[in-house]
Amino acid sequence: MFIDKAKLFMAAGKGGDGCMAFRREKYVALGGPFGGNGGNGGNIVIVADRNFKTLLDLQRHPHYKSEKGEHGQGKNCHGRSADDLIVKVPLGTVVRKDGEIIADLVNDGQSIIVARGGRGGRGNSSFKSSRNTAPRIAEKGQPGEECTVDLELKIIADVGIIGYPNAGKSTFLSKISFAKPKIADYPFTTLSPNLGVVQFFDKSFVFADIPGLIDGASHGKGLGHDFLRHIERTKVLLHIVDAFGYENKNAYSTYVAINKELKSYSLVLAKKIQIIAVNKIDVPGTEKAVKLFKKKKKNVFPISALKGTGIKPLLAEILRKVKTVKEEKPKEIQSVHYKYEPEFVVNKVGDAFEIIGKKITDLVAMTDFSEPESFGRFQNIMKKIGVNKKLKEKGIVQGSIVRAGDYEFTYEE
Ligand SMILES: Nc1nc2c(ncn2[C@@H]2O[C@H](COP(=O)(O)OP(=O)(O)OP(=O)(O)O)[C@@H](O)[C@H]2O)c(=O)[nH]1
Ligand SMILES: [Mg+2]
Repeated sequence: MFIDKAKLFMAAGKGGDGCMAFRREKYVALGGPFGGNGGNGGNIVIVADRNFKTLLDLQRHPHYKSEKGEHGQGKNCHGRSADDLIVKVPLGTVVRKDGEIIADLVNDGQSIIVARGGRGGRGNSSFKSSRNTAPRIAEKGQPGEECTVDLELKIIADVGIIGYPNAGKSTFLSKISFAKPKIADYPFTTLSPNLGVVQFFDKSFVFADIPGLIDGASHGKGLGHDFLRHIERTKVLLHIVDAFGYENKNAYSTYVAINKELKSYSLVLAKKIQIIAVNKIDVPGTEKAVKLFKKKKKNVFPISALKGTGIKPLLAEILRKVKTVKEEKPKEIQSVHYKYEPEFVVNKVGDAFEIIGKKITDLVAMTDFSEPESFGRFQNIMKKIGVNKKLKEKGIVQGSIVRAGDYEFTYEE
């Protein structure tokens, strides 16, 4: 099965907790802080790998979770950071987060971090200062990022084969490559794209055979619509026309109709170089159709995909045209969309107040509220970044309930 879409749920590992410990050695009085930092949680990284062909496996296993960082320990031992979790996708995978494209992975090995692991919490050694030589403060690990990611595979081929159903597209592909697509004497035999590699002297080219297009394809009729986007990135199009036409259309009318569909689907497609082949000339009586076609359009290649007639000059022309099209540079979009977010927002909910924002929820998650000194630090940070001021503006009074992340406390002046 050919699967070209998947939605993945990512949960990156939390950072390890920082350690609170004190030096306890013989002959060393008043040992100082001795707690190491936690290790970082693992990132989740999506990597393009040319050995993968579809998104099927990913669609079946949509949940990914990277490891946590190890906790820090005494004697200033830092916790080990977790390894990144690698998720492999086929070349041509477009990665979206919140509907925005964040990467277009077209080269082998190209990657993007989609969910960042949490930072390891700092141990109490890190909080030592001239004013506080024995801090009882250690951060807990930062939570890892959680997100959903939408993947979409857009095949990367040099040549896209288009045409009405039953025109002989798959037959052509099977003739020029080792691909073994299903071929049959009825429309819509091909249900998903087939790729074939054509060796031409020292170069190889990839051809993509997509399901047949019909009138209204650009608006979802037939099967073709879903697959039109796969040929958006091809360099040229090979338009195979059945010499007998399709249903009540003659060969030339099918050519015109498909071009109309391409145009209403995307201008990019409509503007692509198209090489036209009129197929099935082994059948007696097709000369007339070819002649008629040639009156309207000079550059046409009469072929028989079945018998192999006329294929060499056609291939030579296609490959000559492919070489004239510049290689499209992959889009490296990685996080160019910088979203401005305020550090925090204070809302009044009934009589209570809630503080929202990643900075605050992280701070709450990383604070050990059972240690008065840690709690003191929490309060200082809230004051420093202006949370207290905002709470007062919103009308907070002594004893009001304040919620931040999972934490709830009563406000005291
Ligand atoms: N006589 C003759 N028959 C052909 C030729 N090329 C294809 N056919 C026949 O036409 C029918 C359709 O061929 P396919 O290759 O499956 O056509 P397709 O364009 O891939 O069709 P869809 O996948 O349905 O869109 C089959 O019965 C083929 O054997 C040809 O050059 N000559
Ligand atoms: Mg086919």
